[in-house]
Amino acid sequence: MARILITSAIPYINGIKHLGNLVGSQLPADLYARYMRQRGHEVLFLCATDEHGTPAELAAAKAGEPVAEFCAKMHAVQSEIAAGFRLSFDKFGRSSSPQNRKLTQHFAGKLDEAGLIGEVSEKQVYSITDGRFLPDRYIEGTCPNCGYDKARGDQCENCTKQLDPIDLIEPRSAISGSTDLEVRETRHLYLKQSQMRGALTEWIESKTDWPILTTSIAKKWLNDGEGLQDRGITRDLDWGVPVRKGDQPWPGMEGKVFYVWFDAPIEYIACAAEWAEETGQDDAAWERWWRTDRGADDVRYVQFMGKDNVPFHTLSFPTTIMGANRIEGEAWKLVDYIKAFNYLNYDGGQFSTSQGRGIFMDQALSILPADYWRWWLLSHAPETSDSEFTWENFQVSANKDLADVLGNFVSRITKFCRSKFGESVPDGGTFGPEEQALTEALTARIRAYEAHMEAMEVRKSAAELRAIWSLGNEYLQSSAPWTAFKTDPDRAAAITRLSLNLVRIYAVLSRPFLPDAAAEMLTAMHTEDDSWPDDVPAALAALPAGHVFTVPEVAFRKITDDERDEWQAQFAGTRD
Ligand code: B3M
Ligand code: ZN
Repeated sequence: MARILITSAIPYINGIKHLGNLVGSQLPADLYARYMRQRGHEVLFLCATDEHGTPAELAAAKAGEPVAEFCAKMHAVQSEIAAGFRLSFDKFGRSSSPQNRKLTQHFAGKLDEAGLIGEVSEKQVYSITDGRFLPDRYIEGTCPNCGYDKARGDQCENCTKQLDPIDLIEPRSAISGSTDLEVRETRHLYLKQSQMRGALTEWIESKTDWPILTTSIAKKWLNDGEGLQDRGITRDLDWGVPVRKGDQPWPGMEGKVFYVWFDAPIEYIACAAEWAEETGQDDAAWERWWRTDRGADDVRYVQFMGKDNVPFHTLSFPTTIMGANRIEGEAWKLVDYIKAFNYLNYDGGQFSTSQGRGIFMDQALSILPADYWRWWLLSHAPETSDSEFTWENFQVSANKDLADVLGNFVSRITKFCRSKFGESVPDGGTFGPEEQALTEALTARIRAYEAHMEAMEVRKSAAELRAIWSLGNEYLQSSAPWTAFKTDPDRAAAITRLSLNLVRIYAVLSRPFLPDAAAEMLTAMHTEDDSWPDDVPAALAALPAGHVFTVPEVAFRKITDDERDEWQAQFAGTRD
């Protein structure tokens, strides 16, 4: 038994995530966490809301609410949706927690002690009306290149030219529209990432078993020169973790907060502390997951994220961890494996939060139960390349895999048994070559499924699971118990007994993908035996003759063409 720490990239607080976000981090992390728990490992699975930064402030302003209230409300909304998708976090924390505040300040202090923090003076646009400094993208004006009148301070959307806010003609605040702006001098802390180039390069080079997607992005940023620049880690904002050096004030940094990307990954650690507090445990309980001097040296730590988050997790956050660890008494756990995903596109374009394009998590659950979405998303996970959601594909996949293959097998054999033998596992008959062949095929496929799940090969795991379901249908088709029943009822009983045991096995194997259907199948089979089929012949005899069951409700109904067309039309536009 191993100890496995699993984190998903933490979603921004400012809105409900779309299915592309879900499949790139939280959902595959859940798949892995569920699988590892089922295999008997000790798992700590953490996620949280990423609550700081200008986007949170602006979303709160748009909602007309104080930012702390807005975040508390949106955290509750996101928690409920996560529960709806059956995401089995041990803790869904908040980056605005007191634990994260303390740890973020702690890390900043240690990084400073390690000589990895510098201070620079910058000129930045200040809005007198708004009473605040404006980040580049919150300054709008006319593009000097093409004349577009809604160009942003960092880039013109129309002609794509990269801009500096001072290039804009008639600049104004994107928050209030005010033109009462001035350039002011302000001081900021910088994390000297460039000093870590050697250590980071060596570390990434050693990760020869990581997915190419992860290492290629990391290496590109390491070698570009662009990527490993020192990064500003403070901002002139109100909402965030106040800048302090551990528990001491940081002279000159009064009124400033840490940059959201500095505190967000530290929340992975703080979330474990939130979990310990919530479950009434002491600090040792979370430190044994995070401190290598307090037990975490034998933890395997796996992170899940979309490809756009890879640079922060392969360069910035490791700089925080490795840098702090240079100080005596600091012994933080570095990630062991990063599983990154490409993008999921939507019906010929991109999912877009800002444009409200695509299907959002709450909308998905309002039209179909979680298992449908989990199955489609995971079996089409954008691993080796971007993938695309289309309603046709979704319909075909749900109807074929879930209804025709898994659902059909379960309902066919349970109904057959009820009509011929009643609702209990029938006795009698012997197994022959067909059962031998099935057992061998099942064993080979289950071992392959385990290997893919272990390796976090999400699509391959789904394909293997589907093939395991198909074996059941093929066996029923060729052994034909309905025909055997006429001439040799004992033979039909043996086939039925084995097939009913397959239902239990399918429930156990499918649970990481389809937690609700798996639970319904176990309930229908009147069993709490969810043991893994390590030994397939033994697992095929787990439910003995005489064991009572109930024919389950049809777990998966088919999606009709009308529904498909209706949803396609409903989700063709953009959300308000
Ligand atoms: N909140 C971006 C995102 O939701 C960011 C991830 C933080 S992970 C520490 O994609
Ligand atoms: Zn332009």
